[in-house]
Amino acid sequence: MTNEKKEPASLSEKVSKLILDDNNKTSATVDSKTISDSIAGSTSTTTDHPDSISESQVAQQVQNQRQQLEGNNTSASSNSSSSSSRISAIMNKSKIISSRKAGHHFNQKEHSFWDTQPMPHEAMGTSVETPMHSAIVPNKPKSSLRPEPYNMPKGFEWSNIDILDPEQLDEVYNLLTFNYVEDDDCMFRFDYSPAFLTWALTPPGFHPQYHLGVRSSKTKRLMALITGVPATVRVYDKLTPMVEINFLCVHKKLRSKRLAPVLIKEITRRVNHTGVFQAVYTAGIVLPVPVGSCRYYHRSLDPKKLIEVGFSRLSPRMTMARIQKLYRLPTETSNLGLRPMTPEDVNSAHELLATHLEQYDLVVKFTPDEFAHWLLPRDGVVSSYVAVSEETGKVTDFCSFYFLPSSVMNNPKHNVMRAAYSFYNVATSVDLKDLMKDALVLAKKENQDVFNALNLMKNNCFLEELKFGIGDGNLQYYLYNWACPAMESEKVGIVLL
Ligand code: MYA
Repeated sequence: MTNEKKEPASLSEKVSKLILDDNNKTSATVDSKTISDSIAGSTSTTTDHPDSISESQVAQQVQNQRQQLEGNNTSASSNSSSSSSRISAIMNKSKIISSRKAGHHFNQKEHSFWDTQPMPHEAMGTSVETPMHSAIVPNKPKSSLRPEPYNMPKGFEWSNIDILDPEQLDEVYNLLTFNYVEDDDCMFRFDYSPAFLTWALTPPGFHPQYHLGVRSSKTKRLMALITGVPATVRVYDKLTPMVEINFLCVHKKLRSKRLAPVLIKEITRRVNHTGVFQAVYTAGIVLPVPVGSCRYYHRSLDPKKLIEVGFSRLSPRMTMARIQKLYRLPTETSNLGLRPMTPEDVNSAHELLATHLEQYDLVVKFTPDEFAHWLLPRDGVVSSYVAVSEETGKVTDFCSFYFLPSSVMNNPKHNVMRAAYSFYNVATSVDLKDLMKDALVLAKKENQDVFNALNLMKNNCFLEELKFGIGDGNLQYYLYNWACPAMESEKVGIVLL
C-alpha cells in the first residue's frame, strides 16, 4: 500500500472544538487530591479483603513476565512506525497509548493497579506457580465476597444503567460519543450508535447490574462507564462462563485520577456475585498480560473520502483517479447467491459457525439464541448474509460485519467516517477470499467508507489479495483470572465490539 502512508503521530494536546463544547457544559469539578485519597481508601479495603489475591505473589510474576514482554513491545513499536494507515489506532483502540508506549521500558512500578490483579503472567513462559488452563485465583463462595460496593470518591456515586430506558441510553451515547476512544491527533472518535449500544449490551441473559455508571452526585450527570455481558468462552479445551468487558470510559475531565481501577474492581465484584470469575476483553494498550495480539487491516471502499478526512493519503506518484480505480469494486456480488440471513437460517448458520470455530483456541460458544442475537441483521448495526445449498437447504457460506462509524473532527467537509468491521465469516462452497470480496461489495452498497478486519481466524488468506492495508497498532486480547499459554492471532476466534 504505497498510497496510504501514515504521518508521524502527533503528540500535541488533544483538544477539539467538539470536546470543548461538551466540557464547557460540565458542571462537576473534581479535586484531584480528594479523589485520589478516596480511591486509595477503597484500594486498601480491597487488599485486606479475602477476595483479593496475594499482591506480592502477583508482583513477582509480573516482574518475570515483563522481562519477556519487553522484547515483544519493542518489536511492536517498530512495526508500528512502518504502518500505512492513520486511522487504525482508533480502529484498534491503540494509538493514544501506543505512541506513549513507543520505546517505553517496562519497570516494576509501571502498573500499580494491574500488578495487584490475577492476570496470567505465566502466559509468556515464565515461572509457573499457577497451573495452566485454570483460574489464577480459585472461585470463592458468595459469603467471602465483598458485599458492599467500592467507595466512590466524594462527589460521585455509582449508578446502575438501564440501557433499555431511552433517556439513559442517550446519556451513555453522549458520554461515549464525546469521551470514548480516539486517535491522538484528535481527528477521529468512535461513534457507537444508540441502536448499536442496545444490541451490544442486551444479549440473552444480560445482567443490568453489569452496566455500571458513575454519576456526579450533584448534577447526576453520567461521568464514567464500564459494561459487561455474559458469554460462554472456550480457551483451548476449557469451557468457562465469562463476561465480555467493554466500554470502559472516564469523562475527559476526570482522567488520570485512578477512577478506572475502581470501575474495574466494582464490576469484578458484581460479576463475582453472579458466580462468574473470568472475563475476556480487548484494548490497544499493553497491560499484564495479553493472551493474543491482533492487527487491524483496512480496505478502502471510498478512497476519495478517506483521503479527504485524513484517514489515508495520496502518495506523490498516485492520482485520485488511479486510486479510485485501484479500489473499484463490482457493483453486484458474485453468483454465490448471498442474501440477508433470516430467523429461518439461524439453526443451520449457527451449526456452520459452531463447527468452524472448533479449530480456534479462543472462541465464544454461542447458543442458538445468542447466535440469533449477535448475527441476525439489524439496520445500521450488523449485517449478515448467507448462501444456502439448493440441494440440502443448509447454509454453506456466511459473512457478517458490524457498523461502527467514527466522528471526524474539525473537517470542513465531513463529520463522519463510516466503517464496517468484519465479524464472523465461514466459507465452505467457495474460497474465503471470494466470500469476503462479496462482503466488500455488500458493505460498499451499504454506504461504508472503509472495511476493517483483524488478522485473526483465517483472515490472513484474503487481506493482501483484497487490497487491505495494514494498520499501525495491535489489538490486545486479555483473559482476566485465567492462566493459559499465549496464542498466535490465527488462533483467536472471538471478535469483540
Ligand atoms: S478498552 C477501551 C478503553 N477506553 C478508552 O480508551 C476510552 C478513552 N479513555 C478513557 O476513557 C480513559 O483513559 C480510561 C482510563 C477509562 C481508559 N483497560 O483512571 P486512571 C489502567 C484496562 O487514572 P484514565 C475497554 O473498554 C492503566 O493501565 N486498564 O486512567 C476494555 C492504569 O493502571 P496501572 C486500563 O486514563 C476495558 C489505570 O487504568 C485501560 O483516567 C477492560 C489508570 O487509571 C484499559 N483500556 O482512565 C477493562 N486504560 O497503573 C479491564 C488504562 O496498573 C476489565 N487502564 O497501569 C478486567 C475484567 C473485569 C471483570 C472481571 C470479572 C471476573
